[in-house]
Amino acid sequence: MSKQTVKVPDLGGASEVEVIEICVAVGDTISLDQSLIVVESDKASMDIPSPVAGVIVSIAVADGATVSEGDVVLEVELAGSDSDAAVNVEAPVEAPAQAAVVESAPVVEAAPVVEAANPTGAPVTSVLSVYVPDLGGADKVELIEVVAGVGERISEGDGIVVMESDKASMELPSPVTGVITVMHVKEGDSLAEGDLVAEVEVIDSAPAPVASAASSAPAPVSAQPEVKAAAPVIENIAKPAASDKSDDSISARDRRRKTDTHAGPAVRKLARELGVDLKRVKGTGPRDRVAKEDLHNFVKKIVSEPQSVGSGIPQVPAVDFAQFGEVEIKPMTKLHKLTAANMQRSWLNVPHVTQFDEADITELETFRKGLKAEMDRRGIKITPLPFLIKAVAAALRANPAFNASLSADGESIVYKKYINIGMAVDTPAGLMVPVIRDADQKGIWELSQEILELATKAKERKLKPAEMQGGCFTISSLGGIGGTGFTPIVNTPEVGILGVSKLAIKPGYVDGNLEPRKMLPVSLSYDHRAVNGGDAGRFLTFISAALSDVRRLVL
Ligand code: CAO
Repeated sequence: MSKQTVKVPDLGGASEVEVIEICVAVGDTISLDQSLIVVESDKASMDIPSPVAGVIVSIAVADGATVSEGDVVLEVELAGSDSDAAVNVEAPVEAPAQAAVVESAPVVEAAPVVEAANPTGAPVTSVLSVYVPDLGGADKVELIEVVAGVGERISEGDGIVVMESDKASMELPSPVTGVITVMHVKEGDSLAEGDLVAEVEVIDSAPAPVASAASSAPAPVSAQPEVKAAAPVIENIAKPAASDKSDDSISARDRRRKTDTHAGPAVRKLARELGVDLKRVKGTGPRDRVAKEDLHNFVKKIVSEPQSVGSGIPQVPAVDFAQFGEVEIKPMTKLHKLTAANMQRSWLNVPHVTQFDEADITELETFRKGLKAEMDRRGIKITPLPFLIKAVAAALRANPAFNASLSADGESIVYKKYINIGMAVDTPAGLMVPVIRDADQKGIWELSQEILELATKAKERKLKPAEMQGGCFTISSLGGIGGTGFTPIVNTPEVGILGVSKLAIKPGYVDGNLEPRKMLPVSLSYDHRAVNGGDAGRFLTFISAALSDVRRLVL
């Protein structure tokens, strides 16, 4: 097999450029023109594509290294070759110098045309038109950033705009110190050589550079005829005499450097295609440069994580709690994370309203306690919960607005003819919501039996997915735990949830007589997109009335 050494091509006069990304690894099979590395000078970043196809044998450069023309980049075992002879091509005929050509380059010196000059040598104010320079063979480049705006003072060498082709992004530096008076381009414009970019009012103590009668199209780069037409030219050659270097204000370029994200052209292009703001991506390269892998990881994270719900909302800042005292860090269980994501999704999507009431369950409790002997005989405990389920089932039948879900597109409401009620179960692993199917068709004993079975399964992590699906409405009972009231979060796509707190004995009037009454606090949260306050009032009143006189449930 024959090998070929790939070297840094002609960089259009630049030397000591920085390797900002290595796009391949040893063992990779590469094709002709595939990007090998990305290098960057202070004016441009460019891909160096492969002049050959083959397999990478070794890589001679590292991320962050400084390279110049002729430096070895890597060695490739050529595809399809059957000889063992090693080919060491300094400047291969299919030379990297050709293959690694950057298709366009900021040749600024060609652009300026001074519209007026001051022959006196006194401070002058002349206007310089800055054009898109020779793009080294590229027909069009896209303007990806306007760095300096109208009215902004810029120093010689400050970037005015950033342009990008498939292979390179480059800054168009100002050839003079001055103030931008007119900007002829905007982000997203497609530019070609000779297009007028901006006009700069020159601020200089010396006569302005070569005057020209009018703002005609720029002349070709005559200052460096030896530079291959297609090679990157990243030097600013024609500088106006005695430009104002004493300006110590923060230049546009400095500002851009401070806020900009470091990334090569290929990464920027990919980021635009994916619609990713590069500023949000954490770069792992030198000077936090964003590599393709960083971009891929960022997108993967966004797509895969359920907590991407609500992205765009400012994050709570990270705090190092250990600085305040001893801490213990435990990973969240999968169930906990899932619950957290569901809660956040509901909280962010659903306009919640919570309504409170107290149901007088004195008679219900008397009735329930009267069943004690039968409970013992059957081996089933009846708590207030099955009565709550019965009452909610009847309320859902009477108020279809609560037995509904909004369609995903928000265009319609799906009314359900079945009544399945979920009950929140507190387990050591986290919150689970098994569903009691056709709750309206089941009696108190059957419901009690099912509550026990489902709660036991939940606590033992034995619930099947089907047993947690298909709910129409949820009850969250904290009555066995305590509290006087809470605002439950709707278990979307359901539109309502009933929170139940601990009953309390309170004085109440019955037929004009003050008596101790057992009052059960209930709170109804609902999705105000699907349910209005009137429906909610009727729904909760229905439940309270049914619990106060359970005979109503058989009506
Ligand atoms: N007021 C006063 N006492 C109540 C009551 C109420 N509202 N509800 C239940 N009780 C009593 C029961 O009668 C029982 O008393 P005894 O021990 O004397 O028989 C005791 O409290 C414990 O009841 P329980 O909790 O075992 O049974 P339950 O049917 O009320 O609830 C279940 C079953 C599975 C729903 C419950 O165990 C549970 O997990 N609740 C937590 C739900 C939850 O976490 N919700 C929050 C979700 S949002 O984070």
